[in-house]
Amino acid sequence: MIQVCADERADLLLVAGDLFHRQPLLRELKEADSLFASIPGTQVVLIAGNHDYIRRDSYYRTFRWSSNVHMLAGEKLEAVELPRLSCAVYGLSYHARQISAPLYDEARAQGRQRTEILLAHGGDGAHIPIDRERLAGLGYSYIALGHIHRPHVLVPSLAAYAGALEPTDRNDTGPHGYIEGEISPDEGGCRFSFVPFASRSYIHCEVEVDRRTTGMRLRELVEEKIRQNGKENIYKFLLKGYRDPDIAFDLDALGRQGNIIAISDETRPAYDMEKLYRNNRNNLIGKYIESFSGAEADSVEYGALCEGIAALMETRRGEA
Ligand SMILES: [Mn+2]
Repeated sequence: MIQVCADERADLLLVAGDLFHRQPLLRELKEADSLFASIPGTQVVLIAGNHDYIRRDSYYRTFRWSSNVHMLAGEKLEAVELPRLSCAVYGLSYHARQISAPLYDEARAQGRQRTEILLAHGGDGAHIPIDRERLAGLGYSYIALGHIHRPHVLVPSLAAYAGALEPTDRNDTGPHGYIEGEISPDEGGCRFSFVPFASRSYIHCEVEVDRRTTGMRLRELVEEKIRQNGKENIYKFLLKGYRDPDIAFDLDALGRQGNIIAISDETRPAYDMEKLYRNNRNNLIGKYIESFSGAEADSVEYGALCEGIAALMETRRGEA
């Protein structure tokens, strides 16, 4: 990100909270600051979010940032003015893990500079709930939002969540990156767009099997998905459909195909229930099938029926 700012000669780098996932250590602040100091042509403005909130003993309280770095560390809305850019950036920092007051509802731009930007963090019930309409009426040229990991635009041409630069956990699927924008008060205000930037993504894939799918074929299907979606990414697979009852998939072997963190097998054996019933009318299997009569093909009951049949067949095989 720092390199991008240098290459593009960015005027401003905005960090909308949670730069750190927890209380930053002093050495972590020093590392971050030296990175920021390496782009002296870019003004960096940051706030603390709910994860790196400013605790009583937080190093944020006493840290001395380089001259191009401006932290809005107050609990109440304040602004840093950047006269050379004719710009003021407003914001506040979390001093607690949770804030349920809608602090941004009245966080109006004060007209200190030509271009006014708000840095805001939160948007859910426990982290400064945000009212879109109110946000749109505060008078800012741009509002940089943090907290939600999924990048999205909250108010077109005005307010957007950049999301996390990289996915932060296995369920943080979809693209990740940053928001790049330009504000030109004379030419229609603010334009911005999302730039995918993460070095890898978490991808959840479904693979549909049928009666002809062997273990080998399934392995090919999984490899194909990984090839299509990128080998650099990390996968979670869900197997669905009706498999040949005689075939069992070796999930451990499948899991060695690439960056696979989980495979769940929800396939069901494709029994011919009518035929099974005809042949077993007078034994336990027949009685069992009877007790599920009327279960729909995709229902939980049908799943239980299939599992039960598989167990009964296994037992019978053992007896033989
Ligand atoms: Mn947060």
